[in-house]
Amino acid sequence: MKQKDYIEMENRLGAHNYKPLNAVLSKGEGVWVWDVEGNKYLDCLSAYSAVNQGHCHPKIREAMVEQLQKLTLTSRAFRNDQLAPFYEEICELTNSHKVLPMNSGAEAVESVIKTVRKWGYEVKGVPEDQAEIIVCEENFHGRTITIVSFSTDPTARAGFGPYTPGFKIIPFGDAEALEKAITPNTVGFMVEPIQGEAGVKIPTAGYLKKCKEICTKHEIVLILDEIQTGLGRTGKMLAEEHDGIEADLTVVGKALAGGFYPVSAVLSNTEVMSVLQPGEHGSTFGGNPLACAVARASLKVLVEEGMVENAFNMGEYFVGQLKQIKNPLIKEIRGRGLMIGVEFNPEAGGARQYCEKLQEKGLLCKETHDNIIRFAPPLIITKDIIDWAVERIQSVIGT
Ligand code: IF1
Repeated sequence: MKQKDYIEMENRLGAHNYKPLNAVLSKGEGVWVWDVEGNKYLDCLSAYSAVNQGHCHPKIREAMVEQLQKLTLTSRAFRNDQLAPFYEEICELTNSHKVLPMNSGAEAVESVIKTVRKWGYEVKGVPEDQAEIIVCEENFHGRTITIVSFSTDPTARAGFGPYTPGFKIIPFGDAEALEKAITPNTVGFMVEPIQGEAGVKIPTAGYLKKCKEICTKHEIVLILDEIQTGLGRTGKMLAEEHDGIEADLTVVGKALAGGFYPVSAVLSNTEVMSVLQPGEHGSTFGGNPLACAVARASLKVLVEEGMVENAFNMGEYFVGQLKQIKNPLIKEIRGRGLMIGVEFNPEAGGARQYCEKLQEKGLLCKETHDNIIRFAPPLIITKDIIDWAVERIQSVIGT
């Protein structure tokens, strides 16, 4: 079948909840992917940072194949021999005390909301059903009813009511607004260290530190959604390290399984997690041996192959090279590690056209919020490949 046949069939049979670029991919290796007609592309999205380790990383694949020949799923009614080592390794790497394994990012976010609410009632003494969680404008935390209830993006939210109450929305990057929004019923503040979907929005240095101080002062749980920023993407294992803080609860997902499998986890540094008792929360697949084996290998290669440091160094280099590109329509180029955004003025007429042209030149990337192109290649990218990419980006967006 040709690409156009796949696309026609997909459009005919599938829900139209996406408008992807028209590259029908059938193979991936490292930073490269190939479509069914043999065209090769540099992946500058990394499945929204789920393939930080590069496509089909051989060591993760090996660990997955080895595990799937032994045991894949037991449910949590029984124990499995991959869970405890996974806990130990992820705690060690992220300096956490307790882990709650789930599958998708949204599920882990939901788990955090449940846990923090329960903590609020049982430990903080908030009256029943009054718990409030503060979140930020332009957040992206997933797609469930509760999560879209506190989205400020009409596309993600409108038409899906009735919505879950109990959330308060404040501007992102504004610690003062956080302090003002707190009431005796506030149990948590949830924020992305860098807002991804909002267009790679980086708060001013010290913002998270300030938030942490405020949360500690008012006995509020600081929750960082590091599903996208975590596991090396920003040049640190967790983005919180840029501010030298530790969140009370951290949510990770995506790259936790290198793109092989959906694995997410809530990491806890406080006793908050201890409010969960047997039967109160769970998942058929969360913490299954295959997921744990894949996650263990995914974390191991991140560290062993220096991907976090590489993201830091290559991110600086990539942003530096992009900044050489001259075009008055470019409003700003920003990034931390390999989470990079190029924002255009509205007069440019949208970023999608550039993504389509970049595709023709062999680069796959995705616009976000009309005017921003996000560049987030796998963390194994090299200087030579960045040079190759920048040449092509220059030819499309330079003047
Ligand atoms: C889609 C965005 C990225 C996330 C953060 C939780 C989740 C995500 C910070 C939920 C997921 C994805 C989902 C994907 C698009 C994508 C995305 F553009 F929408 F915002 F990455 F930038 N917290 N982000 O970024 O995790 O349940 O999907 O595993 O198509 O919805 P999930």
